[in-house]
Amino acid sequence: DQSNLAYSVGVTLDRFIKLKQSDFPFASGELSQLLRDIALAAKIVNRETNRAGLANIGGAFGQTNIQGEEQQKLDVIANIRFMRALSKGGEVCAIVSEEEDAVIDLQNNSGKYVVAIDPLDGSSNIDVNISIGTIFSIYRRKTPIGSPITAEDIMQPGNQQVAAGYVLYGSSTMLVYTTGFGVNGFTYENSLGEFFLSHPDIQAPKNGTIYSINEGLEMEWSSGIKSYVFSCKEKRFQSRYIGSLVADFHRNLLKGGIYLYPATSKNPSGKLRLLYEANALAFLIEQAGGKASDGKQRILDIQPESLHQRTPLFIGSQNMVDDAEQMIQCFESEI
Ligand code: AHM
Ligand code: MG
Repeated sequence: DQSNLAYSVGVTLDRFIKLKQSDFPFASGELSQLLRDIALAAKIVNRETNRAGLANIGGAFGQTNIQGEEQQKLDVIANIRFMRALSKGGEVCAIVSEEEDAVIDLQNNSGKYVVAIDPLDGSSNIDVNISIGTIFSIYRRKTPIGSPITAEDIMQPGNQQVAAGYVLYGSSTMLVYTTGFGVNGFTYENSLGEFFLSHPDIQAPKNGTIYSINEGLEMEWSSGIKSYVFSCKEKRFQSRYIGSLVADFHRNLLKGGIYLYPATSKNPSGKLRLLYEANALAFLIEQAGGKASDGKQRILDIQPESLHQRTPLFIGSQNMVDDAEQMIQCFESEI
């Protein structure tokens, strides 16, 4: 049947999206088109990323190159590319981006979808040639089509996402996404310019042996975090931390593990952003059978209050996140 066909070798992302379109309750084809627009922008950003060293675009925004042209940093370029793809397609009415202070109202009242995006996450890794990523969340607008957008359309909890995904610009470039019917991963074939289905129906291992946390901040952790990380060491788990959320998440998703970014004194609500970092990955991990928590509650149930709101994030293999949550809560109840 058609969906088995999708899992056979040589299925492009375009074809897969088309085959899966009937999964959507409102199968007008617009969400499919939106996903294709994102994939196209990802290809362009992939090209820019690959030549970043040569083009010297790891440098600071506003620097002038030898020809006297103003240069743009790769994260600014990525933002421009995704903004363009999302605004030209016609399916989107508003965009929230890590790179923009305010909501971008596209003044396209017929657009059904709201997108939250971190166009290029892990920016401190760009100029040292380490994996970086794009993270995106897609919501259906709440207000009627044809009317101006309101806060209600933008401030939706993660459990309202209709699709989410990420692009990993790593040793291979991959696009991984969900529309709420499992998680599928596609690997980019440079010479053909296509994403091919390489990781069908990804399942997060229930247990893992990898923990990923910025250990340099240990002095700032709560007792619960300290004791959870200590328990990982007692079990001789592997410590792996790239400092690029998409890359750390992707490894742990495939191999089994937990990523932790807790509250610290510098960042009392953690560092990562709810709308365009945590929510998308939380949707993906749940769809793959894993778990995402802020230590107390499900990430997807947090009602956002501001655009760039931060949240502590504990995400990955279900049993590991359960253990971390228990440890955090056990210490909190002692205070
Ligand atoms: P960014 O949005 O400025 O790139 O920051 C987000 C990044 C994540 O990719 C990564 O997991 C985290 O910050 C690392 O933070 P730290 O350097 O504090 O460990
Ligand atoms: Mg970011």
